Formats: sequence, C-alpha cells, structure tokens
Amino acid sequence: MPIGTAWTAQPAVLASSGGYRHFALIGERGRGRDRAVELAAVLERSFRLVVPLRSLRDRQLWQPGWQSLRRPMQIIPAIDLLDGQCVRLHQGDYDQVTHFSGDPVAQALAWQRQGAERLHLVDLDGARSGEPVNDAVVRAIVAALAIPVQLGGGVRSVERAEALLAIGLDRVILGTVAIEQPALVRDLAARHPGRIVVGIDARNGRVATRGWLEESDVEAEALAASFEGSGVAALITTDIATDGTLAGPNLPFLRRMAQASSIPVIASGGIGDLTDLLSLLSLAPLGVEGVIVGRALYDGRVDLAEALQAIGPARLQDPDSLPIA
Ligand code: AMZ
Repeated sequence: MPIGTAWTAQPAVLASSGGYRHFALIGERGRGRDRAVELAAVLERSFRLVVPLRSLRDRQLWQPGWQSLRRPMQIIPAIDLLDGQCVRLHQGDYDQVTHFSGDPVAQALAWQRQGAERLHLVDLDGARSGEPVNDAVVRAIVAALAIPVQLGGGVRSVERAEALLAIGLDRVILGTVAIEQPALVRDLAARHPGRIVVGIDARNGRVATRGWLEESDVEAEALAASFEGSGVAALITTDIATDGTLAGPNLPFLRRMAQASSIPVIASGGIGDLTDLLSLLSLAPLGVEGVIVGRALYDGRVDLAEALQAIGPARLQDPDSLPIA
C-alpha cells in the first residue's frame, strides 16, 4: 500500500488523539524520502497510523509522549521541609503535621541509596510565607546527592528561581505564580528549557495556592492546558483531598490532567502501597511519566527498591515486541 494513502494522521485525528502521544512505534516502512513509521494506538490497538518521517519532524505534530512508553515510570520520593525537618502534612493542613526525620540530608541519601533517580523537595514554610526558609538544608541536600533534585514552595520570582537553579537544583516548581503571573513562568520556561515545572494543586478540581490556604476559581485542567507549548518540562498535579492520606491516587483527576495538555504529568498525592503505583501505569500512555511518593515511603508501606522493580520496563508493554502488520 503506498504510504500516502495509508497515512491517516489528519488534523482531526491528531486533535482527538493528542498528537502521536498515544501511539507506540511498531515498525518502519519505505526507503529514502518515503520512509515512514508505523504507530499503533496504545489504548485502541486496532487503530494504526503510518506517518511519513518528515511529518514527525514537524514540531506541531510531534508529541514526545509516545516515546516515553519505552521508559519506566519514575518514582520520586518527596521530602517536605518544615522548619528544617522532614514532615508530612495531612491534606496539606499545617495543623496536621507528622515529623519523620530531623536529618533531611540523611533521609535524602537513604532514598538515593535505595535507587531513587530524582528527589522532590518542598519548602512548606516557603509555600506558606512566600519567602525561602529552608535554604540551608536545601543546599546541603543538593551538595550531598548525585541524583537530580527539584524544589517547590515559595518560588515567586525569576530571581529566586534562577538562584535555585544556580545552586544546583535540576528543576524548580512554580505553583502560586503559575496562576498569579503566568507570563513569569513562560519567560522562565523559555530561558531554562526542561528545568521549569508547574505545580497544579487542586481541591475539588480548582487550583489552590499559597500553601493551599487560598483557593482560586481556576479549573486545574484549564491551567494545565494554558501552558501547552510553553516549554514547561512537566506538570506536577496534586489532588489535595488525597495528599498524605495513603488512600490511593485520584485516577479520574489524573486522567483528566494528562489529557488536558501534551505536557508530561507527574502524579502526586495518595500513594499508599504498591498497588496504587501499579494503577498509575494505566495512565502512562496518556503522559503520566512519574509519581511522587511521600508518607508511604516513610511508613515503610512502599519499599522503594521493590517499587522501582515493579513499575520498571518489564511492566510496560514493549512497542518493539508488537508484530508489524
Ligand atoms: O502541603 C501543602 N500545604 C503545600 C505543598 N505541598 N502547599 C504548597 N505545596 C507545594 C506544592 C508545590 O510543589 O505542591 O509547594 C509548591 C508550590 O509552591 P508555591 O509557593 O509556588 O505555590
């Protein structure tokens, strides 16, 4: 069959599929200028696309997500800092604090030793006050670890974000300013590709800010969609009702967030055991590329090394093993 007639990647199809990001590579066809790749829809196996390679070079059509099917989902341990200590809040409530460790550097090293590929830090004092409070600890952790470290909480200006990148943080997360000054986030994302993350924390589907003490009228999905094409590296989406509860992730919310844009989503909130982590794999084809785990790791309900194995590559379907039609 000539490639031209088999190519079904028309704009309408792309609009409903979110580009190619729901597709897995199953083979190549043709030679030279006519080379094309054949993609199979991950969620609807009978649906295939044959796409000329030159079209994949069109950035408008190219969605990086389908490639990520080949990668395991990243499990990212979280250290929430309050007054220099490792804590967890229940549903983000500063009055419901559990202290887990007084030595955040030792804790960070422990998770690195167990195989973590990235560490998530939250300056809870910073999120509440808008001012950096835990910088000494943050610097010590960054200096001690070999893995990339990301930080959110109280990053409210370009200067602050750039100062954090300069001390060695791999990524900074912006929550409150993503609503209050979206242009600032866009500007930073353009200047620091791959290093700016938007944190979208939602209560009943609407975005909360300033340590989750304030609520906006903005729908979490609309905020996600508004950063399409901005160069933001990822969206960390937290469902506040499940955060710190071990009750399981809010899968419908995560699904909606993943579908709202083509920006990769990192799920946060509610992980209580290994089954919860496995349940997230169903969302990987939609662009959920990582998960943040906090309380369940401290409590020992999730063993990091075991979890890394469980949702590693073997659990994912291997696009290369699918038969070529
Ligand atoms: O638990 C909380 N009350 C809380 C929390 N974990 N409040 C904010 N944060 C985190 C967000 C995001 O990573 O999940 O702080 C960051 C956003 O901070 P800011 O200052 O940019 O809104």
